[in-house]
Amino acid sequence: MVHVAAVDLGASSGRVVLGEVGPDRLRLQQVARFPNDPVRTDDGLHWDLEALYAAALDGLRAAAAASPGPLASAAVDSWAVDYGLLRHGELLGQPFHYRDEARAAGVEVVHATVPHAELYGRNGLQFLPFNTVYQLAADPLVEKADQMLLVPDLVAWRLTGVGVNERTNASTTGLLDVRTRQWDRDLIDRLGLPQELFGELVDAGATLGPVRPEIASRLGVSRLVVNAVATHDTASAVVGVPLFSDRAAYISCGTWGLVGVELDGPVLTDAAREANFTNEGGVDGRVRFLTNVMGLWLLSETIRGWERAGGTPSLEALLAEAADVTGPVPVFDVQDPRFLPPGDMPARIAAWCAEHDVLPPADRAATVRSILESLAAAFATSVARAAELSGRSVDVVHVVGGGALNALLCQLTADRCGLPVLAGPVEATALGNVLVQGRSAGAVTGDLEALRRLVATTHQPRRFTPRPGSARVSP
Ligand code: LFR
Repeated sequence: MVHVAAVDLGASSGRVVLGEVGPDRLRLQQVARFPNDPVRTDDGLHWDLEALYAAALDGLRAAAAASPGPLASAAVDSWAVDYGLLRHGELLGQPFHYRDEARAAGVEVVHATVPHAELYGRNGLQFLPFNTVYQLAADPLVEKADQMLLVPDLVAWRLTGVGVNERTNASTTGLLDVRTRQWDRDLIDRLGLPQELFGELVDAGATLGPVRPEIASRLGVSRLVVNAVATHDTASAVVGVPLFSDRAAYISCGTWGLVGVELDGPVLTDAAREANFTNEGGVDGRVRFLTNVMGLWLLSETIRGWERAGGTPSLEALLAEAADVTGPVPVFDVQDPRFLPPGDMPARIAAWCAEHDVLPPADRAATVRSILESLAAAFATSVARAAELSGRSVDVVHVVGGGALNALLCQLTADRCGLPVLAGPVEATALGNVLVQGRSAGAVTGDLEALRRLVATTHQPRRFTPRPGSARVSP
């Protein structure tokens, strides 16, 4: 049995978890939780990397203190796509936030050189206006830089001095060849990006190296090794889904709802491209064939707005009121790009309703219900599309991440899918991070299924059965 520390940075909060892994043991203890508050400067919306790094260090110190023995390793995961640029080992500016509206400036530039259909055939990636490739194409710092590191790689580099590109997350840049999982050097050339930005690729499970001596003393340890895991949080979350059948779909539901299936190879058809499905890299060479649904961001940003306007009931109270709503509420298109940037979500929902000749939600409870119904409808459509596009027939949907705690959302998802929903584990991402570290340390052996058996035996899911007569969605 070993103890490891997982740093999991989410778009709205981060956490550090002490994990205990053995052949029949998998336990997590959260030792730190901290907000992730973006900062707006003159040039746009940024992540507060300094604050996140400081909080990660405090958390690692707490993990080391709480661990009964020395930590076998530590590893970092976070959201995808966003990056820092370095020159001679110095970070050039704070990373931008993918919700910064100017991030999309490079889309046209890239598509003028490499049309989207060709791009999809090479990188297998769904179109998101903030994919790294588009951000880089319009980033003036690129010409000064000699290295590009995505956020978790950047944190690991600060801890160890080792700067490499972990593959699951690199697969979200748009610059990785979906077939070979190597940097697409020809594409990089055609886009006029400096080749040297894209360095050594490593797989989840690789050892990066020990933390720098001054970090070790700050953490109160004599030595701590940092590993690469599936540093893309969604890839770690998919490791933590107790998936055992090729008839199972998953929804990794947090800020985003990532809806899809796990495959052995990519699906690069026109239909998959038009449905905006992505082929992101998973652990052990698996493919995460999924699409991004707007997710709980819609709800949290709505509640943030109400709080700014002078207080609001707790999330629990709002969800209870939403569950009691009996009248009709609008089902709006959560994928409308107007919902991507921060701002007044109820006003945007009302504007969408006005444009589509439907009545907007009447009050707060109806707004929450409308958001959850609309998310559930989008989840159901995406599950059906994932099945259709991959040629599978799906008979169960796993919901993992924070959304698994939202019983109303899980029930509505079961209703609209017409399929049972198995909710949990809530902490799938941290579990995936810890499991891959545990495997590297030899505390658990085998393939992904062996890791998932450990999840299944230690974390009982909650089952939601579709209610008769409820609204089913077809693709
Ligand atoms: C979820 C996630 C998604 C990615 C989005 C932006 O946290 O990592 O997978 O598309 O954030 O990076």
